[in-house]
Amino acid sequence: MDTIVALGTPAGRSAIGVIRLSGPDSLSIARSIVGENYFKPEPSQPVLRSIKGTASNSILDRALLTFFPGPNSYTGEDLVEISCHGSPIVLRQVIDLTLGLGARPAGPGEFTLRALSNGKMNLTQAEAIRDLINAQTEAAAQQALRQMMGELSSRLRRPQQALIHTIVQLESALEFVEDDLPELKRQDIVGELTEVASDLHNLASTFEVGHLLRDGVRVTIVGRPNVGKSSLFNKLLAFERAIVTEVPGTTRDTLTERLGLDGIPILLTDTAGLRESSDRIESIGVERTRQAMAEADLLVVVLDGSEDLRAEDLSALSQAKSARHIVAINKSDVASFDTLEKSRPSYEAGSVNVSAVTGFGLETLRAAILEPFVAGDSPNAGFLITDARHYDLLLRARNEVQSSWELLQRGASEELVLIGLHNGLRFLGQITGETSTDEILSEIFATFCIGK
Ligand SMILES: Nc1nc2c(ncn2[C@@H]2O[C@H](COP(=O)(O)OP(=O)(O)O)[C@@H](O)[C@H]2O)c(=O)[nH]1
Ligand SMILES: [Mg+2]
Repeated sequence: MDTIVALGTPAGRSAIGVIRLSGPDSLSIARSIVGENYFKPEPSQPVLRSIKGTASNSILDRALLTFFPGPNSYTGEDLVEISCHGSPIVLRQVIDLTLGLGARPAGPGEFTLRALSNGKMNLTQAEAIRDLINAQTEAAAQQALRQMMGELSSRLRRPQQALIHTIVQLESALEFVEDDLPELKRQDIVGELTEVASDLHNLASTFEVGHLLRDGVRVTIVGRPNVGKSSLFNKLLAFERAIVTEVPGTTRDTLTERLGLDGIPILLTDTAGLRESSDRIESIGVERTRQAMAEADLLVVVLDGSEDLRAEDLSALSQAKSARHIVAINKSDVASFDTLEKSRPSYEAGSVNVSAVTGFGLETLRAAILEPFVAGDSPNAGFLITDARHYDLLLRARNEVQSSWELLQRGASEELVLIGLHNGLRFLGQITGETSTDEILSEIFATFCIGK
């Protein structure tokens, strides 16, 4: 095993920058750069030293060195952290020094990969560290933390053990019993598999909300020109991002910004008003609006409640009809809004009265935006599957268990039933990395940042 080195903190100027060395030569490399042959600090106790340059008597920095001897380190092998001053020049020089002494630049996630191969954590925990670093909202960070603490692997334990139990029973029936499995025992196993399948199904179904924590919900504001889409967009973002004027057709291009609603990342898009236009730029904008509509998870159709509906409004409504959408009736602050209220149709998708000028109804609108995605289960309550890889493997495992269950019901032979159970167990093992091939691992770790 070679010794790897990487900057553990972001590139750029900062108060401190931490360089990490991991591998068998970490301590000897540290000795060379501080120029002390017997340098061996107490485990986990930072000590202050000068880092010696290659030229005689040159000093690169004064730094804190911390030694974490294996196996009680993050990677499970000898690890040294060097906290330098956060100058990109100094950090570069110190890293070059370690490279000259035989260290090799670490690849993405290589520190964590070593931790994994040294049994310091399982794959879901390693992925959770990546997700924690990448989390965009508090709720996403919280989910990653729960997974890092081992919650996913512990939730998988029950179905895994039940599967092993049924496999053992079926295998031993194959080995030792001449006759078929007694009917009673068969029914026991059927019952046990029913539970496994439902455990896996329940866990997998949390992905519906869980993936939103990672990917965000794409919410797109649409409607005819001048109904107040850009005003509403700005109000939801709480800053004047889009240009607002009384001139119809002001917004030419789609604009997307991120915001967090109740811990769920939202990608909010403002669009050019839907109308037929002879203006070339505007018609390209309308084309982009259609594109954004097709990609959205939710459309907010804005109407101007201070005026009668126009043909363009009806057309916007009908274009949104087949997608998930809500209707925001804007300009509730205008006097005519109330007089027109009685004649307004009711919308199947539900509508909210708002004013982008006064902020009236905005809380209701925010709740209505989230409603389809958090129905029943608050994102902060239960444990959620947030990773498509985990979701996919859970579904595959469940399908295998399901088909074994059906075979068993139909009185198929133990051999046939066992195939699906072994497959199911293998898929679950791939979630935690117990049965992952090197190829899968390197694919996953390519998504990590260097120095982690
Ligand atoms: N009174 C009132 N005027 C609004 C409201 N929302 C937007 N407007 C005005 O309507 C016009 C068009 O707004 P804008 O946001 O550019 O509409 P868009 O074309 O749909 O993006 C501007 O003059 C806004 O000031 C509202 O809630 N109340
Ligand atoms: Mg606009």
